[in-house]
Amino acid sequence: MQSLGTLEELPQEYRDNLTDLNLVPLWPSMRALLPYKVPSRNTQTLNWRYESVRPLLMEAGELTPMEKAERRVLVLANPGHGLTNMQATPSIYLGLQLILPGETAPNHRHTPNAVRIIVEGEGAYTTVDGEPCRMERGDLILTPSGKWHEHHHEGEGPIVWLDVLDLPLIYRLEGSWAIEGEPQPNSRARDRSFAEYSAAGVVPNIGFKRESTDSPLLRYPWSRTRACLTEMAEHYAEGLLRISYVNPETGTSLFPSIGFGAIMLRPGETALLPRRTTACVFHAVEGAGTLQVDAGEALSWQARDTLSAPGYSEIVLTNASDSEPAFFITADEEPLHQYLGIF
Ligand code: 1HN
Repeated sequence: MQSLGTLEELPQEYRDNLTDLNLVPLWPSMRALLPYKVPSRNTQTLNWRYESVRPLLMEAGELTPMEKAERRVLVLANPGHGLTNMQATPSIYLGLQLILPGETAPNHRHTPNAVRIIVEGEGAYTTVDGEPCRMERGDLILTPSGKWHEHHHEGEGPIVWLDVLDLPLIYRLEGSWAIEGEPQPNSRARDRSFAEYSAAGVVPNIGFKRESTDSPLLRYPWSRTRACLTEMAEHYAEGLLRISYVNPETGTSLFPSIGFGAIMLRPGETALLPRRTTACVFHAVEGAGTLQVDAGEALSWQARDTLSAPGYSEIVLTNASDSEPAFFITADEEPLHQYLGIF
């Protein structure tokens, strides 16, 4: 490939004249903007180990009362994107949120889409547009763009969950905003959407066509996902055991931006994931093992850890146990890549 002219080759006076008029020459940056065949990726491979994060999160519980935080969160920031930009991948924000017994995170709604994956604790619930959703370990709970949500904790110990939002994307689109609201009345029965939509292939006949394109199912319990993967393993002695979380009415991804999935590793399994364009987040729900990207350093992980990996890479996951399966919930940017035609 032909090498192109650099900035330094241009007379300083010419460069200054360009700057004065808010102009930039393209050719010195052309190759950086369009690298040969593989994009440049800022997403670093890393593991936010829960056992390291947890003490600092609990300390936040002592240092900062709920009234001073609104959401008491430590953000899992990928240094490749700049820590203060709070990005795990180009479009995915991750944070570990702590609520102590008796605390409430006040009602609000905003333009970014959010999912919570429960990491530790019981007795909390989140109310989404009037529907209280129970929070149990490994559950995935949706708050799609624009839906009211508030969190309550009536259990004994702390509750911690992983927030996954498309905030970096929506923020850069200059579309991120929120409004606060009064506490919601419980206008719908507890886990009603779960009752209506949790049997695969069966949806409620409500007598009219739902207009909303959001998933009508708000809580995807871990017990169901785990049972599905375990049953798939009975049928497939080999091959990647992976499911996608979808809108039960349309079969499409939960959000237009982020796609969610789950992976099971059989006891002792080493799984080579098919190479994909999108960066990916792995949250370990059960087990322990390693994650290796492009034959680099193998990172060890255990249950409750959260890891990131860049796109266009070869990812190898191992399960260290010879007797127990391991499970991940994943988040990636596949829906966006599909929509943009770059997947
Ligand atoms: C948010 O609304 C929550 O509702 C958590 O629990 C994390 C991070 C950025 C912006 C909004 C929540 C958030 C957030």
